[in-house]
Amino acid sequence: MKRHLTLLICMMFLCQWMHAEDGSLLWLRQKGTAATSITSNKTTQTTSIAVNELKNAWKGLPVSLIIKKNKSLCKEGFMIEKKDGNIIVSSPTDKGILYGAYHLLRLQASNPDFKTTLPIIENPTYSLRLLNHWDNLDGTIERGYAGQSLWQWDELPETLSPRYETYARANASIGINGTVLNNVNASPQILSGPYLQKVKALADLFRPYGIRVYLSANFASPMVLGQLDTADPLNKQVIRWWKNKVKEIYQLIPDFGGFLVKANSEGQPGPCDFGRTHAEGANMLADALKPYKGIVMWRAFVYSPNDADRAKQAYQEFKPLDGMFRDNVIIQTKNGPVDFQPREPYSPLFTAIEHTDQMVELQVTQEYLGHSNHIAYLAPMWKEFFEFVPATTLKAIAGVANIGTDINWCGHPFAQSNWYAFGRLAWNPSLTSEEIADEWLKQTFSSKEEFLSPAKQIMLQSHEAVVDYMMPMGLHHLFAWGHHYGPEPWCAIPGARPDWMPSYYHKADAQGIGFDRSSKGSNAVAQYPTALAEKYNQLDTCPEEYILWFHHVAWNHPMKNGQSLWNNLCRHYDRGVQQVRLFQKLWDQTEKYVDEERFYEIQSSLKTQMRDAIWWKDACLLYFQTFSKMPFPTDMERPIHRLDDLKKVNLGISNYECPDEELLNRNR
Ligand code: GCW
Repeated sequence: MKRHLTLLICMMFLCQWMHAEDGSLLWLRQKGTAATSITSNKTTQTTSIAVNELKNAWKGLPVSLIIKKNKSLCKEGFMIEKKDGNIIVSSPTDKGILYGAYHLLRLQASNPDFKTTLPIIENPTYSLRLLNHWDNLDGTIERGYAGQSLWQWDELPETLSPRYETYARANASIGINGTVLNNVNASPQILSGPYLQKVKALADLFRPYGIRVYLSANFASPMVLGQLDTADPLNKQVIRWWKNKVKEIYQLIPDFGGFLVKANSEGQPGPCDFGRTHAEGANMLADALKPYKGIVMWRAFVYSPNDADRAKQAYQEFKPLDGMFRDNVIIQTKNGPVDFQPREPYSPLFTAIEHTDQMVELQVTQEYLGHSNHIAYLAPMWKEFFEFVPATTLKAIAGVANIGTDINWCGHPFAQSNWYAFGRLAWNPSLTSEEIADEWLKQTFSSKEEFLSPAKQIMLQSHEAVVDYMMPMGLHHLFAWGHHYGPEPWCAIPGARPDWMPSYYHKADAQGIGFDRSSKGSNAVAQYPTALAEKYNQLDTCPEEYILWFHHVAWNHPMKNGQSLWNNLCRHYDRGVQQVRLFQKLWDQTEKYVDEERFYEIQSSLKTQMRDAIWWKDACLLYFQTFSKMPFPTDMERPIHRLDDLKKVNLGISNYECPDEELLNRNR
């Protein structure tokens, strides 16, 4: 009897714990009230999911889901209308129906007046909307800040974690239709027979949600898995090996999406190892995939430690190859020319490549934006990119995922908003950052204006705040060695690659600071279309947010506001710090409207963000002051650290004195 009682109490605790607001429900939190009629004119696995989702969460009029042709809809598009007291969701495909159902639920949560806006027609802007997981087969995630990999490789294919289904639902609800399961630093093993069985299990599970599976391929796979002595893309045996491998994949996964390849970049193998070009490498894989309608996403993230400005190298390597790629190859380029820095100008490849399909790679995981400790809502940053690169330039869009085994999926509760925003912008890049924040907040927390107003203010100002306290005015790559979290603008490791050292990027000296990429310097400006090139080339016309990206500017140079560059730099860092102080106050205003768990979690992470912001400001300004020799503006918050102490904070590898090349490269 006593044992039963203890069991009962334990179960009650467990239930309570299970209902705690741990963020695991993401934005999929709505619950329906009555048993409204939900019908569909055809039944497939996908329409059944749509029906169930509506049965569980819809509170309004009866809904009919109708698959039918409609000239104004593309395959994945849908229409929502009101007819005779019913809501009709129609689409040419069951996938479109599923997207329509999720959209209806989104409208229910975020726009009480949506019925007055019907009919609504939605077509996705990009046909391929992919997540890229940088997940390794050992369960770790490169640049992952939310626990281990979701994919339980050792349990697959037999055991399917219930999280896979929630993952698929979440993606489908925001229109993501593809996922690259493994890291671009790819283990060849992913293409081995046993792993393909595991991949198949995931593909089968994701299929009804409209999600195709893709894999990152290691270019040397024929050597590692096939024991060939070369991976030369023009070698007959190599070609045959890939053809057979692709055939094997499609026998298991008939709708397999294709390969993502990081080649000849940061030590990864590639066609250049065999004297071939990126085009020759990509085309060989493309030919193998072509009969099955598979694609190759070939990354343009290439740079080597040579004399050329790193920001110029992708263009230099890929521009001459434009037009030489097969039509099922897409060049995948990061938004900026260097590497996911807090703010970069767009990569000039996007406007230079004219005869090859292109896609952008955005980074959802906050590698350079405070990991999962800082609030940095990234829609405003991605919108900046879309201002320069119109939707029509791109065939597809990819986001490096921020998802892991953490109970709340993304580490920080607000980091979920970046997964959400990525999906929404991939569907429709003309949505505003505010619209997306509004939708996400209402679905994830509360629709109360008293909550929304401060929470939205934090989100919308958060990216600029991070830029301000980390790297304002076009500064970039001032990160500590090893993990890209804290500041180390002074970092100088003997023997390490110069283009991995902060001084390569900030170039601070007695005269000034910044990388001269004007026509007098590396001339990276010339890679942009003429009007932009001219604008960026002149100190007085270059936008101030990029000024130190394109120019080496004298410390006492008068800026637009009449104050010196040094004073402006100080003010940006200070403003970033003051913004986080404001975010703390704004968040405290939401206490009444948020559950305890998430309220305190966010309050506490804002303390970390606050401390980090001060650390960044003090480290960068105290260090740069050793060059500028200028005082801080009198009304600015004073440093609380000593530079010498900050220099002792060892965030990186332990063997600072005697690094060997291999270790240095591995730990970066
Ligand atoms: O941003 C850098 C990261 C590497 C990453 C690389 C890439 C997957 O620091 O961790 O490797 O870019 O995008 O290939």
